[in-house]
Amino acid sequence: LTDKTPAALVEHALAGNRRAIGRILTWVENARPEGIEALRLLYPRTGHARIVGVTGAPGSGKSTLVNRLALEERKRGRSVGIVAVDPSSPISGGAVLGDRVRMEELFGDPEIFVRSMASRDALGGLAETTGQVISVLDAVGKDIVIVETVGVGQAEVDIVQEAHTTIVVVIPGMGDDIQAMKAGLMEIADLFVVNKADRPGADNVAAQIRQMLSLAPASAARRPLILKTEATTGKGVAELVTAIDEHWTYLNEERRLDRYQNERARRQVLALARDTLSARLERLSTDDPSVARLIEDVADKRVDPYSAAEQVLEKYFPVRSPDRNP
Ligand SMILES: Nc1nc2c(ncn2[C@@H]2O[C@H](COP(=O)(O)OP(=O)(O)O)[C@@H](O)[C@H]2O)c(=O)[nH]1
Ligand SMILES: [Mg+2]
Repeated sequence: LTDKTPAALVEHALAGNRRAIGRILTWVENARPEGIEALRLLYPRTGHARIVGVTGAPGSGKSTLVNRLALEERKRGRSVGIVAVDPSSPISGGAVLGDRVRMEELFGDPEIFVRSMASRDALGGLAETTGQVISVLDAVGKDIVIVETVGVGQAEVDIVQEAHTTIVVVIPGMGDDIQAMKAGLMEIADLFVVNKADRPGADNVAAQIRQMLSLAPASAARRPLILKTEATTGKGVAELVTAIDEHWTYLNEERRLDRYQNERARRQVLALARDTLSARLERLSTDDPSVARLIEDVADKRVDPYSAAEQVLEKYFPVRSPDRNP
């Protein structure tokens, strides 16, 4: 890798060079302009990979399950990308790094690429950066990209929105947690996995989920399946992969996938536009003396912040009706 321009690295990455892929991902994670350039070049190659999100409480066995899923996908001849997102850990933190080392040792397979992301303060926002990392792995030819994320906050819900199929992992003994589980997390589940099914109470949790799902208003959406796994031994994982495949088939029926792609594109474009606008506004607040003065007026209670915000927008981004006939 002597030529380290985005164009050269993209070429190497497309040829399967792991160091080139790693370098591009680092650019992306650090919100470097080279990363954007690489993403631009890679974009036309995206859209091939199936994206599977795996979320659930810490310790529920997600990483172990993801390892097993990856092995099973390899058995079925598919190349695999794994993105592990743990927003609570610093990039050098033990757990996440441990996961990465463990997984890479476990596989040593050129058709598996593992990336751990751990930055609360990802510059572009965690969900957006994760989406970009997924796009890179998609573009370089991974057939399936598995994203592991800790299911707690909105950022994680946003991340799994990137997925075609979202798996919510629960474990025996989570009865109360199931009741309290955020409605948002329940709504995003395409499949429920009761992991640690070797422990007592697995059927009980499954029954509770079933009960909860039966209370949900009947809608056009497909009711999620509930499967049991033992990630440590791999029991139930082949069935899980089959269920993921079936969900993919379902998505491909009746153009659901087209709608998904369209929605994902809409989110991406709006998020990028929002970021750019936001950065411009930040700059205006210092670079335009009249804006700076307006801010002082608000601080001194001479102007209210609502009128001030409107004045700034009116000056720089006046409202006009959308162009319908460009
Ligand atoms: N008994 C049992 N333990 C499991 C199973 N799957 C994972 N574990 C263990 O649960 C712990 C947490 O697993 P990990 O994959 O790191 O969970 P994560 O935090 O959700 O990624 C580890 O000690 C695993 O060995 C399972 O099916 N049965
Ligand atoms: Mg984990």
